[in-house]
Amino acid sequence: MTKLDGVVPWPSDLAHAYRAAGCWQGRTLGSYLWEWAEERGDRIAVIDGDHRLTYLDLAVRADVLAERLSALGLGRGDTVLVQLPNCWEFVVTTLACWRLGVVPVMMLPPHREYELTSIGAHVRAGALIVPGLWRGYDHQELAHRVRETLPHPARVLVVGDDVRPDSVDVRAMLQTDRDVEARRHRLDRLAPAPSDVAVFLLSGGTTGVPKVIGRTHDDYLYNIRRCAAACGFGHDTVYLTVLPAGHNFPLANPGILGALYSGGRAVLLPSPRPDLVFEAIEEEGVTATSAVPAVALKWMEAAATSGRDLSSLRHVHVGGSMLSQEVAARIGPALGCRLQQVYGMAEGLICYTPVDAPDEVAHATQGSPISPFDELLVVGPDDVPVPPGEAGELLTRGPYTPRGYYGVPVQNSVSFTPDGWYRTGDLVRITPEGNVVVCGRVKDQINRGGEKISAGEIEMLVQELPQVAEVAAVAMPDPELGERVCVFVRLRPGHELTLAEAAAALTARGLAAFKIPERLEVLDDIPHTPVGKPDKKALQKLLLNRL
Ligand code: J2J
Repeated sequence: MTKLDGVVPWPSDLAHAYRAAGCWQGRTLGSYLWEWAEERGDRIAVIDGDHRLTYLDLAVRADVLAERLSALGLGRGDTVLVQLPNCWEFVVTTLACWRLGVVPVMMLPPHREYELTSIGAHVRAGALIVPGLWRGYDHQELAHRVRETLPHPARVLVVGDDVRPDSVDVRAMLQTDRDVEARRHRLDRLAPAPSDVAVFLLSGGTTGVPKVIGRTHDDYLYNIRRCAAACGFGHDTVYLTVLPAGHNFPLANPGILGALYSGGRAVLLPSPRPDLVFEAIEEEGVTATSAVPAVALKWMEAAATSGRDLSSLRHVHVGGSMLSQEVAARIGPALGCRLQQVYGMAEGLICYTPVDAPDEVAHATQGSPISPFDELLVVGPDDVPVPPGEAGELLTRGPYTPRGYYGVPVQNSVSFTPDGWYRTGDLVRITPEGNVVVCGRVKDQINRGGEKISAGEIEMLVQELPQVAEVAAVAMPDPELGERVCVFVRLRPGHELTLAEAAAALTARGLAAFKIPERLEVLDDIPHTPVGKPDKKALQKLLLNRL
């Protein structure tokens, strides 16, 4: 695909092996739509409030939108930033892109100018698809501001009311007409190749460099199939989506796409609020859902007094940040279902505990890889494998773990070994039974309730403040979210800086709210390691003493 020439392919011998083994089946994500419509036409596929879309509706709507996107000049290998909340239009937009080979870039609703501009420029986004007003914030306005700063032309598409004349109204585009068959055949001819990038997922990252992960149709479909199998998804699955749908976890592990692939249905909620979640479980007969530990904790607290019938719920998938064994043991009893722990990453590798795992596995481990072709290597600081059972950094390769980020060769030489192993930055040990236990991380990242925040990105932006001489961002332990961002700063002589001033400056810079530091510590001197970098271990200790 010439338009996306920063994609790092798998070595051709391995690609061949993955095909020969049946991991990659030579299909595209959009190619299932009409098969599903024909097999399951009037069965419900997607539920969003009062909107209930059948599999046939999904195919028709996706094709209508695909055709209109095509008329706007978008086609195979073009990228669009998708910043939509959990709504049926998100699903249709994603599928429409896949019909055309347009690559959706999964932004999150809290992202602002900073994220949209840097990612939009990096992938040369041809369009931004945004809600109108969402939670009181004008995303249409935001998208136009971003568009003006992009070094290339881009359209603004809006899913909402009060669409400006210089935006494109997606809801109007979604109005169907009758030309279904002809349209379908026209679009079939535009289908992308299975080895094309299907979607760009954002990486948590550790540096200021924007990093997006290109997942191919072949690899993402394999990932979806294996996750669906690991979670026992089938026709009777009713999957509830509460985490932001642009995250790999609720999107495809197995998530929305796993539910659709399996012939089940996906229920979309705009928030993980316990009352809404419990109501949806009762009303829609939800069988599975996924949550980060911070969300699961909220549900557990609220479940006892909810008064709702949660008996349809069979499994809750919990992952994305550290879960203590003690909390893990309470999740199932509190929600009346079984816990499946998941250790995963948008970069690829997914581990799940089995649906019927004994408690000692489900509570104390993060499970085993979903594919027999996943390779895991636990290494010490010199990349030398540690003895079996000992903790070290996890390196991984496999049929759904790409070999590099898009368009950042220098960063790739740091994030991947020369043999193509992805450095997860996670400290793990592997039990004799082959289950992964996450013990910590070596990467410079803050995990705020499952949202990954790159320390390097925060430092880069705080460093721009005129008051700041030096900065280091570290994780501050937090009972609710696991971690929050704390920045240590050394100020320029004669300057002062408060947390509120720093937060206001970063907000004005267009940084997403969840990344804004929640504690600021001013030091006369920032301690350094022997190579001259801020000594984060020392800073972490200092912070613990001050909390
Ligand atoms: C500790 N840390 C974990 C776990 C991920 C499924 C589930 C999660 C993600 C995800 C995902 C963890 N315990 N159980 O994409 O499909 C941390 C690790 C990991 C990073 C990846 C999925 N599960 N983590 O969280 O790309 O540090 O994906 O490397 O957002 O989350 O983050 P992300």
